[in-house]
Amino acid sequence: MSRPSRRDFLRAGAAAALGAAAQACYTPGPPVTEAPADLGPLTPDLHLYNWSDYIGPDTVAGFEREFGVRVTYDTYESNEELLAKLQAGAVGYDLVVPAGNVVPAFVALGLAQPLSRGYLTNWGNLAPALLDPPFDPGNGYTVPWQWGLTGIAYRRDRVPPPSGWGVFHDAAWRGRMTMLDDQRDVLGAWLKYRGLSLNATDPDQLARARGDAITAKANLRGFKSAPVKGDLLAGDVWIAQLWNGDANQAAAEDDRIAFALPQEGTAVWTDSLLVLASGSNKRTAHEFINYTLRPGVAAGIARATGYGSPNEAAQALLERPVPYPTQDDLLRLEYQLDLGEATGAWDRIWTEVKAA
Ligand code: N2P
Repeated sequence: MSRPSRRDFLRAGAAAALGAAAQACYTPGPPVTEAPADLGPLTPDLHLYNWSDYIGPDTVAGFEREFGVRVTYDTYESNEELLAKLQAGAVGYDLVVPAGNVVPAFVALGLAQPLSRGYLTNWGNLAPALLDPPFDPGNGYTVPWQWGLTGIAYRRDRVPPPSGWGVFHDAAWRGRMTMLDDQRDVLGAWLKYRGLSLNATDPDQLARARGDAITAKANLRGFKSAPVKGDLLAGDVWIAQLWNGDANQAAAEDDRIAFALPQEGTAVWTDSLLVLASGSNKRTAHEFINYTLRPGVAAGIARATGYGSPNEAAQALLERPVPYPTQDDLLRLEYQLDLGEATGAWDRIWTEVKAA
């Protein structure tokens, strides 16, 4: 019997990656397996699709000026929104920034273009700690963009520092709290609250997280991600589950906003640049990646976003670099991983929580 080819492996992985439900409505194209050494000439357009508030103010303009490229820039608020848009047939995007936990699905579905490393001459600026991640061994497809933590932003002038996820069950703050509009972060928080893994797939554990999330929902103003910064600044929301960089962005505008890491533990993640196999500007996408790997450009991104830079050379240029997690920190942190066949169950539970 012959060994299964890489292609068979990827096909088999697709089912595990997204679950049967997602497979039913998506026909994967043939996965690209080899990274071409030559991507042809620079094309004058680039379509970027990134999380909101996740780039420097001059990053795109600087690239456009220097390379004579016109960049179209769109934003999304969650991995699910990104994947759904691409699966619904959105075409024309060249470069996206998924979190690590969905990278295996991108690869399995044939959405990811292998990196032509020859163009990425600034690769050596990246911190070894952020390279060779479990979701993309050898970085065949992804370049780390920013890394971060999920925690709790709060108004120091209104509430005491929240100690853990249980604060969202406290009716004293009813109507003044939000959680992220993100299934992995919300259900993950309630799993941690019960001392469980935020990558749990056990139906009983998930049912418990569902119950805790619905209990919390009664106290919430809603599920809201990056846009909650405005509510915190306005004083309408006092306690918000939020990502550390977005909390830092709000705190930079008003130092009454602070950020706490829940005692029960929380999520750590790396979002990465990924070139789409369907894009028509692959060479330009690689040039953009290489440009963002310059220390000065990477520092500009980290300074504006408040997140951790994977660019070691940029760290030295930052006034307040987010330090890489220590071994001790890692004891309280857990990486969000691909959920395999449980992806469908998580989706269903999240839909139920949103509808409750
Ligand atoms: C951007 C936050 C993205 C981080 N505002 C979520 N992985």
